[in-house]
Amino acid sequence: MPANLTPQYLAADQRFKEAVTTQEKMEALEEMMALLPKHKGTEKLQADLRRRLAKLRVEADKKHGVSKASAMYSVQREGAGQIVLVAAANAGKSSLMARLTKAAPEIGDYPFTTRLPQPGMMPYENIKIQLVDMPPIDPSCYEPWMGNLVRQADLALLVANLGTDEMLDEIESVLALLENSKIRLSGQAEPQSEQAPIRRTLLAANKCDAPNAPANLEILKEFFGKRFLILPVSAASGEGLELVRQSLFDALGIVRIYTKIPGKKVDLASPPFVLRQGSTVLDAARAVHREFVHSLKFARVWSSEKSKHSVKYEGQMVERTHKLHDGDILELHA
Ligand SMILES: Nc1nc2c(ncn2[C@@H]2O[C@H](COP(=O)(O)OP(=O)(O)O)[C@@H](O)[C@H]2O)c(=O)[nH]1
Ligand SMILES: [Mg+2]
Repeated sequence: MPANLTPQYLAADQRFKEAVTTQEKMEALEEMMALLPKHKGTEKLQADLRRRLAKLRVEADKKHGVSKASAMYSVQREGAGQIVLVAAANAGKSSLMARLTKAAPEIGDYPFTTRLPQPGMMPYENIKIQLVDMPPIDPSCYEPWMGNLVRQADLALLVANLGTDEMLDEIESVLALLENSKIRLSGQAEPQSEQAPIRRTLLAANKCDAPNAPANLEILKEFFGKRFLILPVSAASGEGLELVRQSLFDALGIVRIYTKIPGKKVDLASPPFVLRQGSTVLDAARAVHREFVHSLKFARVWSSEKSKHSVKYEGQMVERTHKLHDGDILELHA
Protein backbone atom coordinates (compact mmCIF):
# COMPACT_ATOMS: atom_id res chain seq x y z
CA MET A 1 0.00 0.00 0.00
CA PRO A 2 1.35 3.51 -0.82
CA ALA A 3 2.66 5.27 2.27
CA ASN A 4 0.98 8.66 1.78
CA LEU A 5 -2.69 7.69 2.31
CA THR A 6 -4.72 10.13 4.44
CA PRO A 7 -6.45 9.11 7.69
CA GLN A 8 -9.80 9.82 5.92
CA TYR A 9 -8.89 7.30 3.20
CA LEU A 10 -7.90 4.71 5.79
CA ALA A 11 -11.20 5.27 7.63
CA ALA A 12 -13.13 4.66 4.41
CA ASP A 13 -11.00 1.56 3.78
CA GLN A 14 -11.95 0.33 7.25
CA ARG A 15 -15.64 0.96 6.50
CA PHE A 16 -15.31 -1.08 3.32
CA LYS A 17 -13.83 -4.00 5.26
CA GLU A 18 -16.68 -3.87 7.77
CA ALA A 19 -19.46 -3.35 5.21
CA VAL A 20 -22.06 -6.11 5.03
CA THR A 21 -24.34 -5.15 2.13
CA THR A 22 -23.31 -4.59 -1.47
CA GLN A 23 -24.68 -1.05 -1.20
CA GLU A 24 -22.46 -0.26 1.83
CA LYS A 25 -19.42 -1.72 0.09
CA MET A 26 -20.07 0.35 -3.04
CA GLU A 27 -20.44 3.55 -1.01
CA ALA A 28 -17.19 2.93 0.86
CA LEU A 29 -15.32 2.17 -2.38
CA GLU A 30 -16.62 5.35 -4.05
CA GLU A 31 -15.42 7.36 -1.07
CA MET A 32 -12.01 5.68 -1.21
CA MET A 33 -11.70 6.53 -4.90
CA ALA A 34 -12.53 10.17 -4.20
CA LEU A 35 -10.06 10.39 -1.31
CA LEU A 36 -7.19 8.57 -3.02
CA PRO A 37 -4.37 10.98 -4.03
CA LYS A 38 -4.05 10.66 -7.85
CA HIS A 39 -0.36 10.19 -8.78
CA LYS A 40 1.94 7.64 -10.29
CA GLY A 41 2.46 5.84 -6.98
CA THR A 42 -1.31 5.11 -6.58
CA GLU A 43 -2.08 4.05 -10.18
CA LYS A 44 -2.25 0.37 -9.32
CA LEU A 45 -4.51 1.06 -6.36
CA GLN A 46 -6.78 3.30 -8.49
CA ALA A 47 -7.21 0.49 -11.01
CA ASP A 48 -7.85 -2.00 -8.23
CA LEU A 49 -10.60 0.16 -6.69
CA ARG A 50 -12.26 0.66 -10.08
CA ARG A 51 -12.24 -3.09 -10.71
CA ARG A 52 -13.76 -3.87 -7.31
CA LEU A 53 -16.49 -1.25 -7.79
CA ALA A 54 -17.37 -2.56 -11.27
CA LYS A 55 -17.71 -6.10 -9.86
CA LEU A 56 -20.04 -4.91 -7.10
CA ARG A 57 -22.23 -3.03 -9.61
CA VAL A 58 -22.72 -6.23 -11.61
CA GLU A 59 -23.61 -8.07 -8.40
CA ALA A 60 -26.13 -5.40 -7.40
CA ASP A 61 -27.80 -5.48 -10.84
CA LYS A 62 -28.11 -9.24 -10.64
CA LYS A 63 -29.69 -9.06 -7.19
CA HIS A 64 -32.07 -6.38 -8.36
CA GLY A 65 -33.08 -8.51 -11.34
CA VAL A 66 -33.80 -11.51 -9.12
CA SER A 67 -35.95 -9.51 -6.73
CA LYS A 68 -37.93 -8.10 -9.68
CA ALA A 69 -38.58 -11.64 -10.91
CA SER A 70 -39.66 -12.94 -7.52
CA ALA A 71 -42.03 -9.98 -7.17
CA MET A 72 -43.67 -11.07 -10.43
CA TYR A 73 -44.34 -14.51 -8.99
CA SER A 74 -45.72 -13.42 -5.64
CA VAL A 75 -49.07 -11.78 -5.01
CA GLN A 76 -49.70 -8.90 -2.63
CA ARG A 77 -52.51 -9.91 -0.27
CA GLU A 78 -55.67 -7.85 -0.47
CA GLY A 79 -59.14 -8.11 1.00
CA ALA A 80 -60.53 -10.54 3.58
CA GLY A 81 -58.58 -13.62 2.47
CA GLN A 82 -56.44 -15.14 -0.28
CA ILE A 83 -57.57 -18.23 -2.21
CA VAL A 84 -55.45 -19.92 -4.90
CA LEU A 85 -56.98 -21.85 -7.80
CA VAL A 86 -55.12 -25.06 -8.57
CA ALA A 87 -55.79 -27.55 -11.35
CA ALA A 88 -54.39 -29.36 -14.34
CA ALA A 89 -54.56 -27.57 -17.70
CA ASN A 90 -57.98 -26.78 -19.18
CA ALA A 91 -60.02 -27.58 -16.06
CA GLY A 92 -61.56 -24.11 -16.33
CA LYS A 93 -59.72 -22.17 -13.59
CA SER A 94 -59.52 -19.01 -15.64
CA SER A 95 -63.16 -19.29 -16.69
CA LEU A 96 -64.23 -19.67 -13.04
CA MET A 97 -61.98 -16.77 -12.11
CA ALA A 98 -63.63 -14.58 -14.76
CA ARG A 99 -67.08 -15.53 -13.46
CA LEU A 100 -66.31 -14.97 -9.78
CA THR A 101 -64.26 -11.77 -10.11
CA LYS A 102 -64.03 -8.82 -12.42
CA ALA A 103 -60.55 -9.92 -13.54
CA ALA A 104 -60.14 -10.75 -17.22
CA PRO A 105 -57.80 -13.77 -17.36
CA GLU A 106 -56.82 -15.37 -20.65
CA ILE A 107 -59.08 -18.29 -21.48
CA GLY A 108 -58.27 -20.81 -24.17
CA ASP A 109 -59.10 -24.34 -25.11
CA TYR A 110 -55.39 -24.99 -25.57
CA PRO A 111 -53.31 -25.67 -22.46
CA PHE A 112 -51.01 -23.27 -20.62
CA THR A 113 -52.65 -19.93 -21.44
CA THR A 114 -51.90 -18.59 -17.94
CA ARG A 115 -48.16 -18.26 -17.18
CA LEU A 116 -48.12 -15.89 -14.19
CA PRO A 117 -50.26 -15.69 -11.06
CA GLN A 118 -53.29 -13.51 -11.79
CA PRO A 119 -55.05 -11.99 -8.80
CA GLY A 120 -58.62 -10.73 -8.85
CA MET A 121 -61.16 -9.69 -6.24
CA MET A 122 -64.33 -11.73 -5.65
CA PRO A 123 -67.13 -9.68 -4.10
CA TYR A 124 -69.00 -11.51 -1.33
CA GLU A 125 -71.86 -9.50 0.17
CA ASN A 126 -70.11 -6.46 1.72
CA ILE A 127 -66.48 -7.70 1.54
CA LYS A 128 -63.96 -8.72 -1.11
CA ILE A 129 -61.93 -11.92 -1.20
CA GLN A 130 -58.80 -12.29 -3.31
CA LEU A 131 -58.66 -15.16 -5.81
CA VAL A 132 -55.37 -16.04 -7.52
CA ASP A 133 -55.43 -17.82 -10.88
CA MET A 134 -52.36 -19.93 -11.60
CA PRO A 135 -50.73 -21.73 -14.48
CA PRO A 136 -51.66 -25.41 -14.62
CA ILE A 137 -50.05 -27.62 -11.98
CA ASP A 138 -48.42 -29.86 -14.56
CA PRO A 139 -45.08 -31.74 -14.52
CA SER A 140 -44.02 -29.96 -17.74
CA CYS A 141 -44.23 -26.47 -16.26
CA TYR A 142 -44.28 -26.85 -12.47
CA GLU A 143 -42.07 -24.31 -10.68
CA PRO A 144 -41.38 -23.83 -6.97
CA TRP A 145 -43.10 -20.44 -6.83
CA MET A 146 -46.42 -22.17 -7.53
CA GLY A 147 -46.04 -24.33 -4.43
CA ASN A 148 -45.04 -21.26 -2.44
CA LEU A 149 -48.23 -19.47 -3.44
CA VAL A 150 -50.36 -22.43 -2.36
CA ARG A 151 -48.43 -22.60 0.91
CA GLN A 152 -48.96 -18.89 1.65
CA ALA A 153 -52.66 -18.72 0.73
CA ASP A 154 -55.48 -19.07 3.26
CA LEU A 155 -57.34 -21.59 1.17
CA ALA A 156 -57.04 -23.53 -2.10
CA LEU A 157 -59.78 -24.18 -4.64
CA LEU A 158 -58.88 -27.37 -6.47
CA VAL A 159 -60.69 -27.55 -9.83
CA ALA A 160 -61.63 -30.89 -11.40
CA ASN A 161 -62.64 -31.18 -15.05
CA LEU A 162 -65.88 -33.22 -15.26
CA GLY A 163 -65.67 -32.96 -19.05
CA THR A 164 -62.76 -35.35 -19.45
CA ASP A 165 -62.19 -39.02 -18.70
CA GLU A 166 -58.66 -38.06 -17.58
CA MET A 167 -60.27 -36.28 -14.60
CA LEU A 168 -59.01 -38.61 -11.84
CA ASP A 169 -55.48 -38.90 -13.26
CA GLU A 170 -55.29 -35.13 -13.50
CA ILE A 171 -56.33 -34.59 -9.88
CA GLU A 172 -53.95 -37.30 -8.66
CA SER A 173 -51.12 -35.68 -10.61
CA VAL A 174 -51.82 -32.21 -9.15
CA LEU A 175 -51.93 -33.62 -5.61
CA ALA A 176 -48.71 -35.58 -6.18
CA LEU A 177 -46.82 -32.58 -7.57
CA LEU A 178 -47.80 -30.45 -4.58
CA GLU A 179 -46.97 -33.22 -2.16
CA ASN A 180 -43.55 -33.39 -3.79
CA SER A 181 -43.20 -29.75 -2.73
CA LYS A 182 -44.31 -30.81 0.77
CA ILE A 183 -47.81 -29.33 0.55
CA ARG A 184 -50.80 -31.48 1.38
CA LEU A 185 -54.27 -30.40 0.32
CA SER A 186 -56.98 -31.38 2.78
CA GLY A 187 -60.70 -30.78 3.14
CA GLN A 188 -60.30 -30.28 6.88
CA ALA A 189 -58.71 -27.42 8.71
CA GLU A 190 -56.17 -29.88 10.14
CA PRO A 191 -53.43 -28.81 12.52
CA GLN A 192 -50.28 -27.80 10.64
CA SER A 193 -47.48 -30.33 10.53
CA GLU A 194 -43.78 -29.50 10.32
CA GLN A 195 -43.06 -31.93 7.47
CA ALA A 196 -45.85 -30.91 5.10
CA PRO A 197 -47.96 -27.77 5.54
CA ILE A 198 -51.63 -28.60 5.12
CA ARG A 199 -53.62 -26.25 2.95
CA ARG A 200 -57.36 -26.36 3.51
CA THR A 201 -59.01 -27.03 0.16
CA LEU A 202 -62.44 -27.16 -1.49
CA LEU A 203 -62.97 -29.15 -4.68
CA ALA A 204 -64.88 -27.42 -7.49
CA ALA A 205 -66.19 -29.99 -9.98
CA ASN A 206 -66.29 -27.76 -13.06
CA LYS A 207 -68.00 -28.31 -16.43
CA CYS A 208 -71.03 -29.95 -14.80
CA ASP A 209 -72.83 -29.01 -18.05
CA ALA A 210 -70.68 -31.45 -20.10
CA PRO A 211 -72.38 -34.59 -21.47
CA ASN A 212 -70.24 -37.03 -19.44
CA ALA A 213 -70.37 -34.85 -16.29
CA PRO A 214 -72.98 -36.81 -14.25
CA ALA A 215 -71.00 -40.05 -14.52
CA ASN A 216 -67.70 -38.31 -13.77
CA LEU A 217 -69.20 -36.52 -10.76
CA GLU A 218 -70.17 -39.91 -9.28
CA ILE A 219 -66.60 -41.15 -9.79
CA LEU A 220 -65.19 -37.99 -8.24
CA LYS A 221 -67.44 -38.36 -5.19
CA GLU A 222 -66.43 -41.97 -4.78
CA PHE A 223 -62.70 -41.18 -4.82
CA PHE A 224 -62.57 -37.76 -3.16
CA GLY A 225 -65.92 -37.26 -1.43
CA LYS A 226 -64.48 -38.14 1.98
CA ARG A 227 -61.41 -35.95 1.59
CA PHE A 228 -62.92 -32.77 0.12
CA LEU A 229 -66.19 -30.86 0.04
CA ILE A 230 -67.20 -31.24 -3.63
CA LEU A 231 -69.00 -28.35 -5.32
CA PRO A 232 -70.45 -29.11 -8.78
CA VAL A 233 -70.26 -25.96 -10.90
CA SER A 234 -70.25 -24.75 -14.48
CA ALA A 235 -68.26 -21.68 -15.46
CA ALA A 236 -70.05 -21.93 -18.80
CA SER A 237 -73.70 -21.92 -17.60
CA GLY A 238 -73.17 -20.26 -14.21
CA GLU A 239 -74.77 -23.16 -12.34
CA GLY A 240 -73.39 -23.64 -8.80
CA LEU A 241 -71.40 -20.37 -8.73
CA GLU A 242 -73.31 -18.96 -5.76
CA LEU A 243 -72.61 -22.09 -3.71
CA VAL A 244 -68.90 -21.84 -4.57
CA ARG A 245 -68.83 -18.21 -3.43
CA GLN A 246 -70.67 -19.03 -0.20
CA SER A 247 -68.57 -22.12 0.55
CA LEU A 248 -65.30 -20.23 0.00
CA PHE A 249 -66.41 -17.56 2.47
CA ASP A 250 -67.47 -20.18 5.03
CA ALA A 251 -64.17 -22.08 4.70
CA LEU A 252 -62.07 -18.94 5.22
CA GLY A 253 -63.18 -18.98 8.85
CA ILE A 254 -63.65 -15.24 9.22
CA VAL A 255 -66.20 -13.06 10.98
CA ARG A 256 -67.39 -9.56 10.05
CA ILE A 257 -67.77 -7.21 12.98
CA TYR A 258 -69.50 -3.80 12.88
CA THR A 259 -68.85 -1.10 15.42
CA LYS A 260 -71.22 1.59 16.61
CA ILE A 261 -70.82 4.72 18.67
CA PRO A 262 -72.86 4.78 21.92
CA GLY A 263 -76.25 6.40 21.30
CA LYS A 264 -75.90 6.23 17.50
CA LYS A 265 -77.29 3.75 14.97
CA VAL A 266 -74.95 1.24 13.36
CA ASP A 267 -74.01 1.73 9.70
CA LEU A 268 -74.19 -1.78 8.22
CA ALA A 269 -73.26 -0.39 4.82
CA SER A 270 -69.81 0.64 6.01
CA PRO A 271 -67.04 -1.95 5.59
CA PRO A 272 -66.88 -4.33 8.57
CA PHE A 273 -63.76 -5.31 10.51
CA VAL A 274 -62.74 -8.76 9.31
CA LEU A 275 -61.36 -11.04 12.02
CA ARG A 276 -60.60 -14.74 12.45
CA GLN A 277 -63.39 -16.94 13.79
CA GLY A 278 -62.94 -17.26 17.53
CA SER A 279 -61.82 -13.64 17.92
CA THR A 280 -62.82 -11.93 21.16
CA VAL A 281 -64.07 -8.48 22.09
CA LEU A 282 -60.46 -7.61 22.92
CA ASP A 283 -59.25 -8.73 19.46
CA ALA A 284 -61.90 -6.53 17.85
CA ALA A 285 -60.98 -3.60 20.10
CA ARG A 286 -57.34 -4.00 19.04
CA ALA A 287 -58.37 -3.94 15.36
CA VAL A 288 -60.40 -0.76 15.89
CA HIS A 289 -57.65 1.09 17.76
CA ARG A 290 -54.53 -0.08 19.57
CA GLU A 291 -55.30 2.29 22.48
CA PHE A 292 -58.49 0.37 23.28
CA VAL A 293 -56.42 -2.60 24.44
CA HIS A 294 -55.51 -0.61 27.56
CA SER A 295 -58.49 1.68 27.94
CA LEU A 296 -61.41 -0.69 27.22
CA LYS A 297 -63.76 -0.86 30.22
CA PHE A 298 -66.62 -2.90 28.80
CA ALA A 299 -68.47 -3.59 25.57
CA ARG A 300 -72.04 -4.23 24.43
CA VAL A 301 -73.03 -6.64 21.66
CA TRP A 302 -76.00 -6.70 19.29
CA SER A 303 -76.77 -9.32 16.67
CA SER A 304 -77.40 -7.66 13.32
CA GLU A 305 -79.88 -8.91 10.72
CA LYS A 306 -76.78 -10.36 9.01
CA SER A 307 -76.01 -12.58 11.98
CA LYS A 308 -76.66 -16.31 11.51
CA HIS A 309 -75.81 -17.18 15.12
CA SER A 310 -78.52 -18.96 17.15
CA VAL A 311 -78.20 -16.65 20.17
CA LYS A 312 -79.50 -13.13 19.58
CA TYR A 313 -77.79 -10.32 21.46
CA GLU A 314 -79.61 -7.07 22.18
CA GLY A 315 -76.99 -4.85 23.74
CA GLN A 316 -75.81 -7.15 26.54
CA MET A 317 -72.65 -6.15 28.39
CA VAL A 318 -69.89 -8.65 27.62
CA GLU A 319 -66.39 -9.42 28.89
CA ARG A 320 -63.19 -8.76 26.97
CA THR A 321 -62.88 -12.52 26.43
CA HIS A 322 -66.38 -12.87 24.91
CA LYS A 323 -66.18 -14.59 21.48
CA LEU A 324 -67.74 -12.70 18.57
CA HIS A 325 -69.86 -14.08 15.71
CA ASP A 326 -70.20 -13.07 12.06
CA GLY A 327 -72.49 -10.05 11.81
CA ASP A 328 -72.11 -8.90 15.44
CA ILE A 329 -72.35 -5.20 16.26
CA LEU A 330 -69.97 -4.01 18.95
CA GLU A 331 -70.05 -0.89 21.09
CA LEU A 332 -66.76 -0.23 22.85
CA HIS A 333 -66.66 1.77 26.09
CA ALA A 334 -63.33 3.18 27.21
N1 LIG B 1 -68.46 -27.01 -21.22
C1 LIG B 1 -67.73 -26.25 -20.42
N2 LIG B 1 -66.53 -25.74 -20.84
C2 LIG B 1 -65.82 -24.96 -20.00
C3 LIG B 1 -66.28 -24.66 -18.70
N3 LIG B 1 -65.35 -23.90 -18.10
C4 LIG B 1 -64.34 -23.72 -18.98
N4 LIG B 1 -64.62 -24.36 -20.15
C5 LIG B 1 -63.77 -24.41 -21.37
O1 LIG B 1 -62.59 -25.14 -21.05
C6 LIG B 1 -61.45 -24.58 -21.71
C7 LIG B 1 -60.37 -24.23 -20.71
O2 LIG B 1 -60.80 -23.18 -19.90
P1 LIG B 1 -59.80 -22.27 -19.07
O3 LIG B 1 -60.64 -21.42 -18.18
O4 LIG B 1 -58.84 -21.56 -19.96
O5 LIG B 1 -59.02 -23.38 -18.24
P2 LIG B 1 -57.69 -23.28 -17.33
O6 LIG B 1 -56.58 -23.82 -18.16
O7 LIG B 1 -57.96 -24.16 -16.16
O8 LIG B 1 -57.51 -21.85 -16.95
C8 LIG B 1 -61.98 -23.36 -22.48
O9 LIG B 1 -62.26 -23.77 -23.81
C9 LIG B 1 -63.28 -23.04 -21.78
O10 LIG B 1 -64.20 -22.39 -22.61
C10 LIG B 1 -67.55 -25.20 -18.28
O11 LIG B 1 -68.05 -24.99 -17.17
N5 LIG B 1 -68.22 -25.97 -19.18
MG1 LIG C 1 -55.96 -20.61 -17.25
